[in-house]
Amino acid sequence: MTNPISTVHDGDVLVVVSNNPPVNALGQAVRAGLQDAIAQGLADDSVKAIVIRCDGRTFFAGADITEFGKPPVGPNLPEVLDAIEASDKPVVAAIHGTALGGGCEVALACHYRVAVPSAKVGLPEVKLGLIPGAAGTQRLPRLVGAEAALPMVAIGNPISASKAKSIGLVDEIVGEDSLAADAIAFARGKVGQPIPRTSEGTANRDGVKNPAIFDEFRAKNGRKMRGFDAPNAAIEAVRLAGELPYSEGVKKERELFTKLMTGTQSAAMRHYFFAERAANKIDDVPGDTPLIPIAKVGVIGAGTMGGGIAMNFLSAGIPVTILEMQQEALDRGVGVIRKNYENTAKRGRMSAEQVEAAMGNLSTTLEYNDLADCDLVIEAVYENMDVKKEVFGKLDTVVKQGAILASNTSYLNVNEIAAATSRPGYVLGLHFFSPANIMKLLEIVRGAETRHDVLATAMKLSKKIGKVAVVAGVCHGFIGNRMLSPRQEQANALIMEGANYWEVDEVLLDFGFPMGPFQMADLAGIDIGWHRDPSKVTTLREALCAAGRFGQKNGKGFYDYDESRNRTPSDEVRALIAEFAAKSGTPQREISKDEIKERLLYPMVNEGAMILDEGMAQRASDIDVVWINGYGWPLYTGGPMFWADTVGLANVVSGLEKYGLPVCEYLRGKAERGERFNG
Ligand code: 3H9
Repeated sequence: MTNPISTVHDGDVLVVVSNNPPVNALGQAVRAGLQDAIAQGLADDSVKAIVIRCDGRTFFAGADITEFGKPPVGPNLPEVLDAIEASDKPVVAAIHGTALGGGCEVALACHYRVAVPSAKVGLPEVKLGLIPGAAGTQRLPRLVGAEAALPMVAIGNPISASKAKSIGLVDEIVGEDSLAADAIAFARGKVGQPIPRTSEGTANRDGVKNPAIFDEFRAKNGRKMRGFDAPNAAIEAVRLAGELPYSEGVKKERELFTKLMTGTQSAAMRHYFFAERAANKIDDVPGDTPLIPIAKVGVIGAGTMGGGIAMNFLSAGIPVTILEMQQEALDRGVGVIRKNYENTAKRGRMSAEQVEAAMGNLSTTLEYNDLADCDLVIEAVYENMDVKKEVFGKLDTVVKQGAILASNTSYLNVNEIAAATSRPGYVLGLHFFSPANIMKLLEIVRGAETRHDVLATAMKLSKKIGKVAVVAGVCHGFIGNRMLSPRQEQANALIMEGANYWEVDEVLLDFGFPMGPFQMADLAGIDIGWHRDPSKVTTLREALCAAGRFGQKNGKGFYDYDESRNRTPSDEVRALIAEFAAKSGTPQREISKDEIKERLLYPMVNEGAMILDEGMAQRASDIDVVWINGYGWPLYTGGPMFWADTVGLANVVSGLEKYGLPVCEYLRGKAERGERFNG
């Protein structure tokens, strides 16, 4: 293998260049090359200063994650960085792209950092269930202070070059197109000056003077960090950076890092990292498939869903025309979109100009003909096959040939919808999740005849609008809703058998979901799809509606809600459930939390196995991506299929059998062979 690190002399400056596509990850060869290059610079008397920079799209984007979990091969990153910092010749990091994780730690070990305006710097290890492991938690607070370091280490979002400059992480912003030359000039200017070493910095004293910052940070970010191990370890490491001498702090960091690295949370989150990227790939659609240009989008329906869908494109600068049947519905929809944008602006996440730019790209119509020149039309009307067919039939007659026609159906057969047109190859499902402008997940539903370029275009477009997309086949409920249904069935059965509905919710909350099935029903509205006849009561849902318990919207559903939406279990609902249970003759018993958990989650795994067996998902990890992004499955367990692997498929099978629940042959076979879903 060729050495990814090369050196070139520019007068008295040695420039060390990494070329390790795609993201200059700090794999073994890079680490060894860096170590040698620094040694070369130190041994050469003609060299007075050193610049470290990267070729390609980015500065080092971190340790090579593919090496994690494998036996380590030296030199390790901390020792390479110690050698850089120990240099008695100034070393300058020249940053472009994203200096992340180990890459940011390289920069921290250098004596100076210069960056182009578009660069980003960050320590995202926490998103992989880790903390920085090459002294990042100890060097960063010593350079920028504990308060500025905390969000970087414990939340992990990268910061801009200008923000990095303002907190002292970057010394100078240089020309976007002259990084190499500017960094060399900067380095030359530092020759002969005392060398600042980050490990000797004193900015970390702020946390000692005001230890309350740690608790305040925890209190402010508690919800984001709930259930995750790494953020607490990150906060602890930053706190210790103020209390311990550097060498001891580094030892402590290593201890915390190693514990996390060998734990299941990090394994799950690393699985997710690669799962999200794998989901982008459509097995039989080549990566270089020509794309259909999407310059204008049509959306049918200005309701909650249609409006949310439109916002995705408007926010990405793509013009949208929304079609409705009535002017009032259009006006209401446009009003909601504007309000949403204005609220975002109020929270400081958008400027007034950006709001106007997005709204300026929005047009409305009552006429199908106005959609004729759209490159993509997404239908978000009532979930009814006949209505959808009618809409697609109309679209087929007016929208130009070569345009993509998409349905936002959550359950319906996309092939049947496609058959209502003369161009089924251009039809697919684009299943957005509510609220569609916020939720990350997009299920791309592939019809029997959907063309490769249509799929490839939808996948590319999903990235442009900030979605995480997964391809699903045509089946009832696709991947996500199909797996939700056995969970809901069990939730309903459990409360009839004697489990309290709030306990069922609690079990899922404890597992890490943001809410349980009954809280979800209250949020969505219990009266959705209700026939509105209070005298006709055959199900619990109908009984709740008949009792005027519609959910959060009117302050009572399964739970009673106060003005601040705090919930308490309701005696009325408990009595209704008991009545239904008695009528059906279901024997009542105590049900353990373990049983609740297993009966809710194991059937989902079984359904996931069937989805895989039928080829409705391309790979098990795609199912994990769907559930993490669309339904709040806790990231730190890796998604349902990865979680099942950690439970052991044989245990899942025996659990299902214990409760008399179905086990599909695919799952049984895998369990018998001792296999896993993921690798
Ligand atoms: C760390 O540094 C620990 C240290 O503190 C301690 C050490 C002791 N390794 O995302 P993309 C692959 S932890 C290996 O599609 P983008 C990726 O899988 C690390 N591979 O591009 C993909 O492969 P493929 C801390 C990596 O332009 C390809 O590169 N760092 C790594 O949308 C392109 O990636 C991070 O967590 C890696 N580190 O985004 C940063 N990174 O083409 C992780 C990427 O086969 N990386 N790949 O699917 C990122 O956030 C994004 O990749 C980045 C580029 C923003 C850099």
